[in-house]
Amino acid sequence: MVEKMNSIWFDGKLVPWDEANVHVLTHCLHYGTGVFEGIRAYECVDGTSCVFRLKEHVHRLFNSAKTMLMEIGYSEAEMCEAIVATLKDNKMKAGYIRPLSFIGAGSMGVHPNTNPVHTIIATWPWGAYLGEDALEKGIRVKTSSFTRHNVNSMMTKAKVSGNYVNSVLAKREVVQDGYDEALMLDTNGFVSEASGENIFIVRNGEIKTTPPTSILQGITRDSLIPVARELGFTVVEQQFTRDELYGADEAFFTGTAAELTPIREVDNRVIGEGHAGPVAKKLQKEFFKVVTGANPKYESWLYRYSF
Ligand code: PPE
Repeated sequence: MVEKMNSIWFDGKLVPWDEANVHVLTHCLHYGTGVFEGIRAYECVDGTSCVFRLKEHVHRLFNSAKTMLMEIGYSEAEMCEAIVATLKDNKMKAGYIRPLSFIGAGSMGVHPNTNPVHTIIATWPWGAYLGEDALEKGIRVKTSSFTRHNVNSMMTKAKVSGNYVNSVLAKREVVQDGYDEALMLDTNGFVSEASGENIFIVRNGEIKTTPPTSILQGITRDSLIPVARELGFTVVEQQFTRDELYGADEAFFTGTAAELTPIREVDNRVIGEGHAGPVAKKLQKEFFKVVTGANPKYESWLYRYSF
């Protein structure tokens, strides 16, 4: 359950949490016509707070809206300010942020040209996305029978609400079978991503991640690549197969909610030693330094705020 907070930003105003409601004929409810983001705020080592890569997340939201031919009636800078205002109104020094722009009520059918576009920003505390032990011990993954979107069926670089039905199908399938997360393959059978994370593998000291084709181009992914290179690792963006994953020394997922979650098992094959490997651990440690302002090199990625 999402923990109830004080307010939600709704079309330019902070409204009480329980009053942030929509009509049942909201277009997005019927057809999935919304675009959203998942962003995290962290408490920094110096006592201030920061939103990690806020401008990049807001920019992706606007690109998602562009793909969907939706007009968000605010500027990117206004959205950044609104996000910080929402965090402050909810006294959040850290937490998860969910902006959503969606097509509202008006006409029905798949040509919602005159319907209004609404925007909300909600924020709530969200701990370890894949369970308490996940960050430490790693998770058990199963390849889903559901294929990730073909690049010409859904616009996978756009974070569109309707895209996520595919993720829900995959996640439910594998959780019912007792696994923690669903791995999805692309339409050619190569590894794509998980229901809500990007994937990396490590083989012989080289780090590999899928190229940004059928995946959501994760901001955590895009942040970890230069951080890993700075630490001296070789990182390549290259397609790989599930048997390459089975034989990897290490594997891990990245995402705003999941942060850096090691994978200990895929399709009942133990990965590496069966727990978080040394590369994943090193990158995870560095990641948490970066997001909490403990590495000044990445200060430009932090949107600071304080109370
Ligand atoms: N792929 C998918 C499909 C995805 O949903 C996410 C984020 C990522 C990759 C990683 O992207 P990024 O957060 O920019 O590094 N998933 C979000 C939603 C999870 C949810 O259950 O809701 C998230 O992590 O916020």
